[in-house]
Amino acid sequence: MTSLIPEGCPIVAVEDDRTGTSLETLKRAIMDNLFYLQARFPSVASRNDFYMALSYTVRDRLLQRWISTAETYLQQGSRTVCYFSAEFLLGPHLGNNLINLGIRQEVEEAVNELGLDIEELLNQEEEPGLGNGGLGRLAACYLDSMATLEIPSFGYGIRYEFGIFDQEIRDGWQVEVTDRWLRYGNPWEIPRPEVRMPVKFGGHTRSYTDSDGHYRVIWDAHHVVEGVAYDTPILGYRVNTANTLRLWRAEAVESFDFQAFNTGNYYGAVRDKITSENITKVLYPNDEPLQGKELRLSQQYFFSSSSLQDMIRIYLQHNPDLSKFHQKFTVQLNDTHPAISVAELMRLLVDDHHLDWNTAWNVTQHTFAYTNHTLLPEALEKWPIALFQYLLPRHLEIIFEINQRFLDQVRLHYPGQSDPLARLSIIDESGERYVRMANLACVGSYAINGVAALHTELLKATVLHDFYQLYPERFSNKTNGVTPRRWVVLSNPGLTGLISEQIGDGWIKDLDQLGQLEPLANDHHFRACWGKTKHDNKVALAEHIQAKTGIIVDPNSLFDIQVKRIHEYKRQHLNVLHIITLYQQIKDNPHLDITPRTFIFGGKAAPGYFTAKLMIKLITAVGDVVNRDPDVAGRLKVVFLPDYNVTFGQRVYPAADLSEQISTAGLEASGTGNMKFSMNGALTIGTLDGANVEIREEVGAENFFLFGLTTPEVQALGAKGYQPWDYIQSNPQLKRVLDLIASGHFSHGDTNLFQPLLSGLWNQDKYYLMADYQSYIDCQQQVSQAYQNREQWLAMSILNTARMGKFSSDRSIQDYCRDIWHVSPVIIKLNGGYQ
Ligand code: GL9
Repeated sequence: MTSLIPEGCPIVAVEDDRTGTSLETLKRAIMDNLFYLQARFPSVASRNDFYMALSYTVRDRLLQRWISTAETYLQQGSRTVCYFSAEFLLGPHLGNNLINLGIRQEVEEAVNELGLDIEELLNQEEEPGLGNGGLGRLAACYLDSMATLEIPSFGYGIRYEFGIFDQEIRDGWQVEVTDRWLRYGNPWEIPRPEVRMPVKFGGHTRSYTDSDGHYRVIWDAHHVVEGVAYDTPILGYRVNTANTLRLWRAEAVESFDFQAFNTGNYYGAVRDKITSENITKVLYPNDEPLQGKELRLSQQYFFSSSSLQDMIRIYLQHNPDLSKFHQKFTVQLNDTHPAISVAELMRLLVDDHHLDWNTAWNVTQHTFAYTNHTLLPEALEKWPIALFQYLLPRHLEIIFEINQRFLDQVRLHYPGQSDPLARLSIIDESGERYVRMANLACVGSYAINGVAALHTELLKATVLHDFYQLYPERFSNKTNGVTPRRWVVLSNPGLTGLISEQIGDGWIKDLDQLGQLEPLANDHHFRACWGKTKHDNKVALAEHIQAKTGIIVDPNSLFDIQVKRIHEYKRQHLNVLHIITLYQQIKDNPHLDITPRTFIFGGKAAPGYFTAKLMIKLITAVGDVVNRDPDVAGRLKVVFLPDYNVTFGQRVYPAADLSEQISTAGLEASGTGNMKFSMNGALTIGTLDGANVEIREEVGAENFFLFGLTTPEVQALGAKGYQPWDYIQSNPQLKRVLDLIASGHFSHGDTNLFQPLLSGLWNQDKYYLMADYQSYIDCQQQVSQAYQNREQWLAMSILNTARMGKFSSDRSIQDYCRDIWHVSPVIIKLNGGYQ
């Protein structure tokens, strides 16, 4: 029985306002929250007041599960996964929590009876954009699956005050606007001001020998910042498990430096406070490549240290012996962003808790597992030694010590050879000296994984080859997955209803059951229903497009969609070359019979990435010309939808006919948008890259539009000396397309505007667009033909959805649990209390 209830206090057995889900109770609870939490009467309440009141009503219904979950884990001392990630791109909570609680229907009715509209209230939520793209969204899908699979787990990360910037398009260019997601309050988080961890920065170390003869190090920091916990409950689907996402906010230890204050230096006194709190102010908006920014390293260390200290605190409540810490906790490092944790756990164990080095190293090595998310060499994080020395002097010493011991082992493995040593070393000594975070992560982890089969093979063959030679047993593949709760049930209620009518709703927790749809691909009536659902979703997206951009698009045209970060390796500009090719064909022959298409793009460019921003300008510029040209007569439309985010993703995936997954083979680690599209019945045009390879394996080659060079072909071409102009000179159509851009046709006669992009393609073409152009155009021609055969297209679409079971994040998490974490589900019973 719960310890929450004071002795002698009667247990309330009737439905109460904080747990009940009957219509009357829900209505009363919403009005009660409006009054007592928002301090509003209905007559003066804004839509946001009602959103808050409803959210608190839903939150109350989570809390009971959350508290029972925490209590059960505590009582059972469950082995727990801690997912360390600098990014959690959660998306809006309200809709998802309604689905997972199973009260969407009831709440909708209650809201209606109060004279409100549920969609309007759902749209009120500012999504927490605490991530850049795929990596952050993956972390959010994994939290959902861990809760749904009843796995004891914590997410640990950073509570950025400003998440990923909002994107506006002005004159066709991206403009970044501050994301003020906390402006109206965040009803989903519970601040824990009493859970605070001191995090030190800078200063010096000194050593001494204690009375027992132990060598000890003391770190006299330059300053200390406090990490304060903010918790968000993460509820699983139709289970009682509600795990915790704990995000840290930086606070100054003391608001004022009293000495400075007393001497009249008021601004100086406040300055330190501001500096401390800057650490969690803003998410770095870069995708893969990173520059060596001090604040970024501070963020990484800040959340790693706060989280590890918190785990040690929790551990010590029940177990004084830290030498078995790794039996209670395992930590998954989401990329190298939290890799400093390896050195920090050593510091905490050795310096603060006085474990001997070998015991501490044994704990550390058995605690961490590392996921790599990218092969782009420029993305491998490394920090200048000088910066490390300045910010984290003790960690640098620890890293040197780890490295020395590690290299001693390597020497035994490669007697007399210096090359492997130089490559494996945690310290890059080839020029200016750097700490290589991937090397630190590999040395300090018991498991290392890539995120798709091809990616893991390439990791073993290239970036992590030397580590693979040394520790082959640490490597495994864990193909990414996405949660069907958010990406099908929440975002595509029409399709969800249609599927569940046929095969029941077991697929939502066991996505392989979608296989039961396969025979229905031949069923004429079912195909028609499938087609209608897709059409309805396209109509809804068309309305949204018109509202946001003023562009009118035809829901009967083929919706050809590419949404993801804007990046040269993802090749949005290859897509544009196809659009211009079609445009030119129409201009040559205005009566050409072509499949009408709507090209939809969405995605943000890193603010400092000029070429990516120019790619956005190219898309909008081509759209401006194509959309208005009377010869085109509405057969082609090009839309760039500003501010692509999770909320917009939820509208887009259900409405797609064609999913563009066209990165240069060997460069996209996995991709996860590719999975969301297919689950919602879009067909893919793609290269053999990342998880596309496995998607094609699952759905069948005949249900996938494949084009382009394979990874070995790209490598071979690069090795023999790739000459893009060979492809251009021998392909008049391609040359005309490039020339049309160069002529200023899409830039009001300005022949300079797109020159940087064009000269890149002519001279270097790092991402092999020219080599893949013709194959892409031919493949798109097949797509257009296939779309004309509606029955066949619908069958292919159904088979795509039916065969996507593998790409549920539930499968990914089960793989991690079985092969890496060795954790098992813990069933949560709702205990007594206020139920
Ligand atoms: C990424 C890879 O580029 C994607 O291919 C992969 O699907 C995801 C998740 O594993 O990780 N790595 C990475 O740095 N990003 C990814 O999307 N970038 C962003 O998140 C912006």
